[in-house]
Amino acid sequence: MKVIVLGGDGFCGWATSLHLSAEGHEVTIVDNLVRRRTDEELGVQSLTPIRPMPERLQAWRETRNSPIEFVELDVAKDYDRLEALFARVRPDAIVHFAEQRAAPYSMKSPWHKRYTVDNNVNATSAVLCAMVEACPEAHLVHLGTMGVYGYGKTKGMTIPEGYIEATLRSAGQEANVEILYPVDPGSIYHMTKTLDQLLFQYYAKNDGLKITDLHQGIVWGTSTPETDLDERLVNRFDYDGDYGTVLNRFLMQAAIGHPLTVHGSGGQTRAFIHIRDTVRCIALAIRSAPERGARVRIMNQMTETHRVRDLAEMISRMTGVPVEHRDNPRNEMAENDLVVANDTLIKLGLEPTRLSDGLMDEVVRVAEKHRERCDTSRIVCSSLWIKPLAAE
Ligand code: NAD
Ligand code: USQ
Repeated sequence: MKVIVLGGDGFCGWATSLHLSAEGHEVTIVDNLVRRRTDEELGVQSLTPIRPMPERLQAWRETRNSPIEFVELDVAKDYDRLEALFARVRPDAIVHFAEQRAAPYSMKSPWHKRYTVDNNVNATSAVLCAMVEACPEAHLVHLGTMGVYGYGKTKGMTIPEGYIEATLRSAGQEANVEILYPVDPGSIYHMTKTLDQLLFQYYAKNDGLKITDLHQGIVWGTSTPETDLDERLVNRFDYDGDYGTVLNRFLMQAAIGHPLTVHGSGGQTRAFIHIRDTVRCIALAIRSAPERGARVRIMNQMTETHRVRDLAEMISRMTGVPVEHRDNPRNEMAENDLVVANDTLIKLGLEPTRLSDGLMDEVVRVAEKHRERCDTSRIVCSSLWIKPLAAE
């Protein structure tokens, strides 16, 4: 298949591009490289030394002899070039990773809030609009988030895959309907993913676009069989307080002997998936497009759930590094349960990788190898969800 990967220079996008190319798909990466500029803005680098895009692509050509095309383009802003690209490539599938994805970054300041909304909503809107004009038969696979469901209102019930049966009551009348699961985002970033969902519903209904929205949990790990083939193919490893995600941060902190930074009581339960499973899930999603005119297909892309303090205690037992409970910079529930249905990807053939599969050691080894690149002053999360009130 011809596949365009939007955001293919990022953490999930790079590993996915290589995996799809290795599977024999013809891959075109689109990226405006903003994530590399954000590293400069924040004064922090990926723990692993990621190479410039031309070097990455040269290494892949040498390793697998399967060329990947790269187009530098802002999906949110360069609409005419995006539409022309879709018309030229005529993709069978478009994988959409091209959004600002860090919740703490999205909460840093008024600029960061507005940038995240502008970038993410405009990127998704432009992709859908350009598909209608240039490739209405293509299948869009979007990376959404488990965080659209929120963690406060599930009342212990299993979170279904996107939709829920509801009874509407109005003026003494009643009707049973199927609706999108009520959203409850916990950050400006997570809110943009709930807005994406409405765009998908509209374009599937009005234009018959084929759309899969993958509600993904927190991705952990860093390498895949393809990124391991050559050191120039190394994937990003974010560990800083804005972009680093919790499990990779704990494993990296353990590798350098930094106390494990648990926010609050650590009673937050979240969904997780290893990067190796991320790339497999996307390959499975591409192979099984919905029909034109079908409702948006929503799949929960996660393999297990864990409480943050349980993860920290487990890693502490493994490594001897202490756990440190810190004031929570976020506005989130201190304790929550989380039960998630992920039947669709399992039926499509996903064999889940679990924490117990020995891959945590691999992350620790990668972190130990590059420990001299770590700036310890950037580890603690400093982005606050709620602005402190000015003193009287
Ligand atoms: P990332 O920041 O590493 O990669 C995103 C890529 O998109 C970057 O290379 C960036 O330069 C590019 N990009 C952003 N805006 C763009 C624009 N307007 N035009 C062109 N390129 C643009 O993020 P990631 O961790 O790879 O996440 C990819 C997607 O998966 C995101 O949409 C995120 O919401 C979703 N997701 C990630 C995780 C996770 O734990 N990493 C979990 C669930 C969902
Ligand atoms: N946390 C800690 N200590 C830390 C870092 C985080 O206790 O050092 C806690 C947070 O307070 C939060 C939980 O761990 O309760 C998860 O935080 P995270 O940064 O790992 O994940 P999150 O902000 O939700 O975002 C990440 C990705 C995002 C994706 C989301 C999937 O950055 O792109 O959408 O995971 S999900 O969480 O399922 O919505």
